[in-house]
Formats: sequence, structure tokens, C-alpha cells
Amino acid sequence: MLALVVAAGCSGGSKKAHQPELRVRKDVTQLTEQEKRDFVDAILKLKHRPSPWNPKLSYYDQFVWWHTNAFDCQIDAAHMWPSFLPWHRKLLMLFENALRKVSGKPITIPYWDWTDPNATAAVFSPDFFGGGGDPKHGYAVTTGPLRKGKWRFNVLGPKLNDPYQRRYLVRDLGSSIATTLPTAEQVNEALARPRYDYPPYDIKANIKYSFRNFLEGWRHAKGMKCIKGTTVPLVTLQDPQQMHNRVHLWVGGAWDLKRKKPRAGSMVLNASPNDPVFWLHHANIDRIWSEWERIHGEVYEPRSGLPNGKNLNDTMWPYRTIGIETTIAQLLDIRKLGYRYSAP
Ligand SMILES: [Cu+2]
Repeated sequence: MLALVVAAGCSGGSKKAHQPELRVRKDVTQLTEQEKRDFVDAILKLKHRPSPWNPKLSYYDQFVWWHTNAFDCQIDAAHMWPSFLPWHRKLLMLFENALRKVSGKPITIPYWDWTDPNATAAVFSPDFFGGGGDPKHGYAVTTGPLRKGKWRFNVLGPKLNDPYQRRYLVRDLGSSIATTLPTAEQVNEALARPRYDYPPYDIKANIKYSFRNFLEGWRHAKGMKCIKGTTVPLVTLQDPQQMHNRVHLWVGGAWDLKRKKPRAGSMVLNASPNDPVFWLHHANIDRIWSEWERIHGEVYEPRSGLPNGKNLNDTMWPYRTIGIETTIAQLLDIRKLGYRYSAP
């Protein structure tokens, strides 16, 4: 459980200590038709296998459950803190291993470079992840392998976060809330941030210095609050969120903003991994982090002072609950973890 299963095979016949071959996560535009089919098929399979950690959930839904419950105030593991990036890095690794296990194929998660219109078109094509929602059908996705009737949600966030409790994929690509995706210039701006994170190490960390908060995308935040057991960022949907957050908003969309409970698509909710685009988006976020690390070094802060699960040498929820004692420090070097990203 602890050790990462690295792709089999070492290059060369040398008996000297050799480096295992690195897995390569490709740009979505580099995938062959067969690789696209294999990726989607493996996702569909995961949805029908039981989770090895909780027999009540499917293997796929286990990941949705973890992401959703990471917002529990007692846990508060995965967002609005420096642990945002390592937490999702570990989640992607477990998800990638799960895809390999159910498919028996050397699958890697492709990344969606949303600064490239060709990549965006490839992601939302009918033979891959399907298109946007149909406004005549409540913005339900009605095309592709994840369409309504084919792909059902079993894990939903609390009503506070997801008042409509829909069980099918809802998207409104590029709607009024976020009409454009982040640009390559903005990615470069992120890469130029001098520090991994910056006090107070949360949603309010100064984005002049904090790479993590710049990339996570909180803007004009007033803080965080525990409401009915769930950590809620004190921002409004209308606030111009950027980078990672903006991509979630661009895919999901939000409308009827004047309502007390505005409607928002699946990617905007705490249970956002219900839209498998989540994985391609987060692979890209992880790739940008690895780029920043290449430039600035594998540095993480803080070393101490934050609640458990957020400091350099802490283990993280939920991984520690399934026997994975990996610390944040052990998640900083992707080559040591056995993978790299291909150039776009
Ligand atoms: Cu997330």
C-alpha cells in the first residue's frame, strides 16, 4: 500500500542500480484514439468495481467521497491551504493506479492544458468527455460516454453546497461566470511567484508571493468559515476567481445568480470529481506545480505551525486512514514518485 507501483521495466540490460522507467503523463492532444478509448473505458470500469477501502462505494466514487469529505470542517484537508497541491498530487497517483488495476493497461492521466484551444476541443469532443450541457435539459450533458442516463452520481455534497442534488453531469462551458479560460501569460505569472506559499497560508495568502494561492485562484477572499460542518470560502460565485478555480467555474458554469441558491454545474461543487474532467484539469495543475518546482526548487512551506496535515512533515487525511503514511515532504519530487509530464 505504501510503495508506489512503478511502471515495470528498466531501460538497458545493465545490472547496475537502474532507474525504473518514469510514467509519462501526456498532453491530451497527444493521445491516440486507442489511448482515449482505454482511458474512458477504465473510468467506466472503476464506476462498477467496489472500492478496496469501502465496500459501500464504487472504486470511482471512493475518490469523489474523499474529495467531498475533505471539506468537512474537522478534516479541512485539501483546499485553501498549502496542502492543496500535495493533497491533489497524491489523489491523482491513487486514481492513476486504480485505472491501471482495473484495465490491466499502462494508463496515465492526460493533462488538459486549458491555455491551448486545441486541447480544450479535444477534451470536450463527443468521443472523449462529451460537450457542454444542453440548456433545454437543465444543462445536462447529453453527448459522449458520460451523458445523462449513462453516468450517474452516487456521492453528492451537502445541500449547503449542492442544493439541487442532481445525479447527472451538468456543465455550462464558458458561461457568464467565467467566459474565458486562464491564459499562458497567467501561467507564467504563476511560475514567477517567488515563494511556494506565504502567511497566513490560507485563502488570503498574498498572491504577489504565494504560488499556491495564485494557482489555486482565490481572489478577494474574506476568509473561510465552518457552516453546518463544511468549510466554506467567503467569496461569492460572482467574484472573478482565477486559474484553478476559474477552470472549475468555466466547465461547470453557474446561472440564476440572483437566486438565494444559484445553480451551478458539477465541476463547481465540492463533489467535482463526479465530472471526470476533474482529473485532466488537476493533472495540469500538478504539471504547473512541477514546473514551478523545477524553477524554484522542491520547497514547501510552512514547516510547522498549521493544523495537522498541512505542514511539511505531516501525513494527510484520508491517505493516513488507509495506511498511507506519505508525508508532504515525500510528495515534492515527481520523478521520485515515478512519473513526469511530457512537453506540450
Ligand atoms: Cu479539489
